Amino acid sequence: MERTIYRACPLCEAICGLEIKTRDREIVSIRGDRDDPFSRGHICPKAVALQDIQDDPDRLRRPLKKIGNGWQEIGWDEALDEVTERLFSLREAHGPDSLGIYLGNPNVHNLGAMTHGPLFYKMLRTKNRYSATSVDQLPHQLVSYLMYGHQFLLPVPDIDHTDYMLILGANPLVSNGSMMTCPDVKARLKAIQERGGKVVVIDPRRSETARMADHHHFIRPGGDTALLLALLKILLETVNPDRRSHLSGHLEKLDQVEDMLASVEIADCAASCGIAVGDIQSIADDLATAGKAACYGRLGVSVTENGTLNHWLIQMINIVTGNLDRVGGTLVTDPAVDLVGMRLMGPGGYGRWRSRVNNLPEACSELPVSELATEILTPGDGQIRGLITTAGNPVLSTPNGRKLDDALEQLDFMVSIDLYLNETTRHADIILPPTAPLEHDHYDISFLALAVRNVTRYSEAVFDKPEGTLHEWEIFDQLTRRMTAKMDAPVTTRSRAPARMVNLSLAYGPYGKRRRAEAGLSLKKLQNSPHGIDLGPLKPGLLKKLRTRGQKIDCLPDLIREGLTAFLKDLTSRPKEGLLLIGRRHLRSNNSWMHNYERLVKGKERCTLLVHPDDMARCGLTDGDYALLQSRVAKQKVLVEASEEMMPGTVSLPHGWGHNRAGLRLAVAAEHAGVSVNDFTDEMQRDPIAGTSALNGVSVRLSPI
Ligand SMILES: Nc1nc2c(c(=O)[nH]1)N[C@H]1C(S)=C(S)[C@@H](COP(=O)(O)OP(=O)(O)OC[C@H]3O[C@@H](n4cnc5c(=O)[nH]c(N)nc54)[C@H](O)[C@@H]3O)O[C@H]1N2
Ligand SMILES: Nc1nc2c(c(=O)[nH]1)N[C@H]1C(S)=C(S)[C@@H](COP(=O)(O)OP(=O)(O)OC[C@H]3O[C@@H](n4cnc5c(=O)[nH]c(N)nc54)[C@H](O)[C@@H]3O)O[C@H]1N2
Ligand code: SF4
Ligand SMILES: [Mo]
Repeated sequence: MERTIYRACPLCEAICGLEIKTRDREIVSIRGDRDDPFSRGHICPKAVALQDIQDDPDRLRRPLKKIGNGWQEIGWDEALDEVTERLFSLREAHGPDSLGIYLGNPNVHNLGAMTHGPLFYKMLRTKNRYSATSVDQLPHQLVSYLMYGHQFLLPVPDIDHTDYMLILGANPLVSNGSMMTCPDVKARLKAIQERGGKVVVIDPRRSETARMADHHHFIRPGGDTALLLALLKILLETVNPDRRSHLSGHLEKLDQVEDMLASVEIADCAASCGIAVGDIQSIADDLATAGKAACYGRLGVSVTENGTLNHWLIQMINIVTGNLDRVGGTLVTDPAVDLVGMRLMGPGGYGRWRSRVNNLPEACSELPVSELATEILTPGDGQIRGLITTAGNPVLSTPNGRKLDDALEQLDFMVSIDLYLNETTRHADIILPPTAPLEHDHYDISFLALAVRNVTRYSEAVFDKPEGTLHEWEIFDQLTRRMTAKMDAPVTTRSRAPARMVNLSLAYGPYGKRRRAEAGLSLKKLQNSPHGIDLGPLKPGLLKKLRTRGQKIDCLPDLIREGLTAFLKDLTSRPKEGLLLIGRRHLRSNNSWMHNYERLVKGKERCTLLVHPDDMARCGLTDGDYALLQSRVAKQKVLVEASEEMMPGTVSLPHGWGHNRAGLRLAVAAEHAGVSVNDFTDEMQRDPIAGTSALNGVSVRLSPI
């Protein structure tokens, strides 16, 4: 039977609409859905690889159990019983904190993991919760919690209406946008230029986005804090407070920010970040005079030693210029499934508990994942002995991956809920594989709440669930039930399918049928609108949503004051010398897990260290050489590629590679192994506030072999 199904691509935050044609259980074609009002037909090469995920002979379809040095397929009941029994007995013998949890990125791209995972984790009551968040967007969430009272009150750039966009440490042309759901981002950036506006990029590499920008400024990795500080200082002095009159009744401690910045010299900031005073001045002028401007930063300013200060500064710049909560500035969405308004997610928090070994504070319910290996390896009460990983590959995605690789071998028990036998899951005792992306339905609870327009869309499964498989939500539901029975706990299981939970949230949400809202949303309505429904442009509304006491915006939370004080003390000390390592993404990669599809890995070797020709000459290297790259934690051979794109003194290696370990079931990826940049990144280098890893700006040495 031939069918055409419209649905969202679950692979990245852009959530593009797809048109998928099938014949029986075969995919005939995957194209962009031109009738999707939001993505307008845009897709990238990864979407077509959904077919490869579906058909991949390496993808796991049955639970696997480790037997000696090999693996055996076992039945679901046996697997789920054994997982429950092993976790339960570890917990009984050594307490709740003896179990660790690591959640990877695809969790947020999987509805069933979002609706049913948390119930299971919660009942384990362990403080050892780790996720990709602390190698990613944790500073955004922490800053929103501190300033706006909720970790998910996250303003996004109103890209379709702004006249000036300052982009720091993001490469949306390749990443397709992050913490800003923005399909077809290139066209949207071009439109800014076509209406006479400007796009300015700050990046140590002349990235794909930098190339299309009106201006690109190189910056020494980690220099953004000094740059943003200088911008804020100039803007505080030059912007007429009338510009922010819509915020003024809500702003608390703005005068204290001014006081703290009084002694800051622009020249010191310029020296620290490597951008000339004149250039800083002209960016500030543009921000001040553009009627509508948005300052936006992503990984290059998140996963650095001052990620939290950076994101606070970005919020402050948007506030001082009057662009926060203004059309064309930055706005929060009015999502149809309203996580904040309906209290479906907690507001966040800080320091409510601490890590055992190094006494690090929890931030938004996370402990820094850079501590995971240490918590497994250090004996004592509360040592992690059992680990659950879901949709994550921390051996490749977190700093000092080799240390974690070794640590996972020490565990008494590990279970992984994952589609593949990869660098991380090879350490598991049992792997539970859920259905593939096209075999289950989907609703983007997270990303529709970060979209640059208010939109909503429900995606039907393309294929029925194959016999003998379980959806992610069913796995969690089964684990929760079994554990509840063992723990003699009250039954809190929610066996409702995820779609029914979405239906309730939609119906009672701001556009809901039950609220008699004009849009009258319900699951049924969405099922009848397979291209999605446009709910209009973003509108000001943050002020009404603030969750702080007295609905104030805290311009100088205590944590920030302390962090800033420490930073200012060091401002005039000399910046790090020598080569600094940063990361890189590629349109045909998706973190660590999509290298097993020929169409995405074919062609020239991509896992290369980009080095400026001057640095190349200084190190005695030529293009195409293998060289030794050394950091505090590793020394390994890498392939070097000369590139004028790099700022001298900075080198770049993409993350997610390193499929050269034994025991993987990834035939194609193993032939394109590359090296893991996170073998070089340092678990001790992190943001002292949020605990996020500093994956960018790692000191390295490069020498001929
Ligand atoms: N040096 C450096 N390191 C980085 C980054 C960087 O820029 N530089 N980026 C960081 C960022 S932003 C992120 S988000 C992290 C990502 O870090 P992780 O989330 O730890 O790693 P991923 O590569 O996304 O691994 C995803 C895993 O989920 C599995 N999977 C895919 N789909 C599903 C599904 O539907 N269900 C289940 N159960 N499993 C699934 C895959 O097989 C794979 O094992 O990496 C971080 N690491
Ligand atoms: N194709 C593809 N798309 C993806 C992903 C992928 O792996 N592949 N991953 C997805 C995920 S999980 C995420 S979180 C997003 C990330 O989305 P982005 O943050 O937009 O993606 P990156 O490519 O990591 O961009 C970071 C940029 O910061 C620069 N940079 C590094 N250090 C510094 C610094 O100190 N200062 C400044 N100013 N810049 C710096 C880098 O050169 C790079 O251009 O992408 C998502 N989309
Ligand atoms: S940009 Fe992201 S959402 Fe769009 S097709 Fe590519 S991977 Fe899928
Ligand atoms: Mo990410």
